[in-house]
Amino acid sequence: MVVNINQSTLSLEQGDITQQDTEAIVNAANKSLKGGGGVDGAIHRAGGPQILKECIQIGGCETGEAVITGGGNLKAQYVIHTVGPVYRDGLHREPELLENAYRNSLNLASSKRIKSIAFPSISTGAYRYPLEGASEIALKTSINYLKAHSDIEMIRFILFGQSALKVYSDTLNQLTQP
Ligand code: AR6
Repeated sequence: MVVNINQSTLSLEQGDITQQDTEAIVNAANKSLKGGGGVDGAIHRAGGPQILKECIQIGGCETGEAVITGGGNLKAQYVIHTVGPVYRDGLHREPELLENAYRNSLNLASSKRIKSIAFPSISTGAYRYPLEGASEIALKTSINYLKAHSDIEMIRFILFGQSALKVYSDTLNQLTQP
């Protein structure tokens, strides 16, 4: 599914974030930046040891913040590492922190003159954020960013599996209905 926002596109696809040819891909990392499972493990496996080396030099990342490294052996030139919130009950600033993770990743991309970026569904795996609520925050934050900034030309959401793609597609339909 693809929608146009001003001169930019926002698309939803099923796939593997490590295979994307956008200038940057986003990693759903943890605060240590030392790697882990899920998207994080897949990116470090596919990208090789250089990414971890740069992460260790950076030293860590707070929840909702974002940092950038090179892409190592990936097609993407950069990896933006962000840390989503661990979901507890929704009453511990989880929505705000998830929004920050997306917005700070996009701000960092803009500051590096990156024009295309691929996101996974941050916090919805090991960090257990419910997919419906997370998709609304992810897509609202991206749409608002593209409305306000013309420098980013493409945001792609790479969803892992048919059911995640369906949830994101339903949310995007709701958000973009006239
Ligand atoms: N491409 C796209 N999406 C994927 C891929 C992939 N290759 N692999 C998994 N997903 P998660 P989190 C989906 O757990 O919840 C790590 O250990 C997955 O189905 O990767 O933010 C970190 O080190 C889910 O929908 O990230 C942290 O400790 C989504 O990506 C912690 O997990 C995010 O799942 C972060 O947890």
